[in-house]
Amino acid sequence: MEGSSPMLDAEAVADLVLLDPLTEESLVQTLQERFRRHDIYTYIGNVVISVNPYQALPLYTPEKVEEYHNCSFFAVKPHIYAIADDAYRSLRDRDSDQCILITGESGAGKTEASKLVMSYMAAVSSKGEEVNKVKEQLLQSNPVLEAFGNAKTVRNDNSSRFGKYMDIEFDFKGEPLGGVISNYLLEKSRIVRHVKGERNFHIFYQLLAGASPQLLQQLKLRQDCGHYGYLDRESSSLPGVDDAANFHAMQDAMRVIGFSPDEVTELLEVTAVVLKLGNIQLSSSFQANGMEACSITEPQELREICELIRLDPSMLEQALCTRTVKARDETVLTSLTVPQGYYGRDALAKNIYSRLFDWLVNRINTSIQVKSDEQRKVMGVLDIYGFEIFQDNGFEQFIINYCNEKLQQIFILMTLKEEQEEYVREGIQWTPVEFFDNSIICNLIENSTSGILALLDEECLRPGVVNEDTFLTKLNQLLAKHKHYESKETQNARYITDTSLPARCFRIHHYAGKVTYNVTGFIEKNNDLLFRDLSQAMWAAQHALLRSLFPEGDPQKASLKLPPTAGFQFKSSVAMLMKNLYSKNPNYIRCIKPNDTKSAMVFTPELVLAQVRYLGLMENVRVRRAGYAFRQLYGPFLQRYKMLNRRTWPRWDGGDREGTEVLLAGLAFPAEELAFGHTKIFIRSPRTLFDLERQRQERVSELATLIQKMFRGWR
Ligand code: AD9
Ligand code: MG
Repeated sequence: MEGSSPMLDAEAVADLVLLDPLTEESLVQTLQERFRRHDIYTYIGNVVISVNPYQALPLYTPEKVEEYHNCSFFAVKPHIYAIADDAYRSLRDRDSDQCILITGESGAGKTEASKLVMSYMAAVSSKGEEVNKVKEQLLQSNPVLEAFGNAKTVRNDNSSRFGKYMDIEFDFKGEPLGGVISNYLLEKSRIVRHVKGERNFHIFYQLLAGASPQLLQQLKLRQDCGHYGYLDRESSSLPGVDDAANFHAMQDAMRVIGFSPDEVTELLEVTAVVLKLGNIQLSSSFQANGMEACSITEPQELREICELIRLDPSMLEQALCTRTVKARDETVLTSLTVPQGYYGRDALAKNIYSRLFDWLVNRINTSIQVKSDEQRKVMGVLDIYGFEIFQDNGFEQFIINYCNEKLQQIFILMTLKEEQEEYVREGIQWTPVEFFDNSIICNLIENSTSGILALLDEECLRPGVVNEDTFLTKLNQLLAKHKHYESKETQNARYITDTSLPARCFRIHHYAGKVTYNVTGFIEKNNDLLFRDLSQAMWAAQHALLRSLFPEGDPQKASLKLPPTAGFQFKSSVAMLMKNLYSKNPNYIRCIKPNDTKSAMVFTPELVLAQVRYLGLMENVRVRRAGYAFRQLYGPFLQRYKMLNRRTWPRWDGGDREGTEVLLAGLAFPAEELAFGHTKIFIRSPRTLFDLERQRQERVSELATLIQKMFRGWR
């Protein structure tokens, strides 16, 4: 922490590095007290903690932008704008690429925070016609991606169902030139299923509510949500959300980004196809040979889909109801059972949509990518799902928590690196800090031979009977001795009786706590297979966009090689992300959800405590003050405290460093509490700083009384 005016108010310190005593309880209490005062932002050094206020606070006005623009980070109250400004200035003036990592659980305010960062940068960077166009395009990518990638969930009415990383690129003057967006793990299962009270992705409701009758007719859609199997009537509209208006805003955003009218039409056609696929009904019938077969009962929807994508309906019908099996040189057409048919239908809908989403991100990137090859500086903004511990945790939670484990690893490494570098720069002795190194957990998951992901892949690719039980048995055999792994079997082997760990589950001791994962669905989700007949049917369609989404459907290119598994793809993209982040200077925004009811002014301490743990905030504070909790340039430090020593007060004519030495020598702090760097004074514990500050306040009151007396004397 580097500061000018540490707050003495112990109940509500603005920087938790100064919290004394540091306990989970005092940390949560401080956040609560600050939240009550509408101080939703708090620091841990230069990490911002943001507690979702669930109400519009006057914190983001143009005056606020002005207040934080070019201010000294610690001279003003903690704010997201302060971190954005600090990062932006470091990028522009010190030529240092930055990244802003925003984490927190669903509904904690990550996406809002990322938009605040983006709009702040747009507001403070220079304005000109060309630059404004770039800024508009960057900002307008949000409503488009939110329409297709966000949905109402129990936790958040506008929940991002994908992870997002955006590099914003600037020129040497700090003007934005463009950007690149990467997306991670869209929750595609939502296409075919969502829990009661939630919705499918916003775009479907927006389209039905906002499209003109002509457009609906063109897309062969009915306006009624209840007509579509993948949607449901009950939650078709949301209080306070105008789907129709959002549809128009999304269309405007597409225009600004540079989508052509034809591209928009194609995009909406494919969206309509996904919706209509959910209405295809299958039933069983008996073939001539007496075998049960699957057939389509409502051919109208099938015909309309095929008209939209310009495909022979019999081809799609065949792909939905049968499967081509190659045995040696022979090709045999086997009929699917009805459940297999529905499985294929849903897999197709999910695949079309998730590939469409990837296409959308790429299409936006084509528009916003920097065209010139001039030197660039980069600001990365990461808005990604936080650690998840639910009642039932499956493959998705496993993947998400793996990502968070990696982010924690990079956080510790980078924070320590940064601290270390500062001490070296300042010529101060560095004593290594004890901290929990979570590489052992990352390794448990990602090790390329014995990690859980590798073992899962091995199981998915193994011929013969493969199921989740064989996978779990393998984990138990190979990981039995791992300190961070357990399951019923490994517990039994160690004579542990623990009823909280059911069968078919394994448990990982993550940095943020223990999570029990149920292996059901791991193989299927990792394989993510689409019957080849379906991808070939999609490729055969004369619809350019849809066709381009299924390159593997080209029979010429058909290879027996299986596509990479979902786990493998995720691991590779996380590795790329980490490499990217590691090359930049990190800035952190940690978001916290204060209550489960989306209410303003309600703060549930137990809920916040759980997040404080998942976010690793205690470790965060410990690492930050492992060496010296406080540091400040000699000039401002001397200015603030010089009144505490007659030798430096009222005037000191020497250098700032000497002045600070003289000042502190007179105050008799233990030597190990202080270190004198080349440009800064370092103070080890918050207590010493509080002591200094207390003495200063006493002195200020004394002086005030003295002045009052003098005044009275004059009168
Ligand atoms: V999720 O993991 O995508 O489900 P986020 O992104 O963390 O989640 P989001 O930013 O969408 O949460 O915030 C949830 C809601 O909280 C918003 O829709 C706002 O209604 C509310 N919110 C969040 N931040 C602020 C804020 N700074 N001021 C006022 C806020 N309201
Ligand atoms: Mg979000």
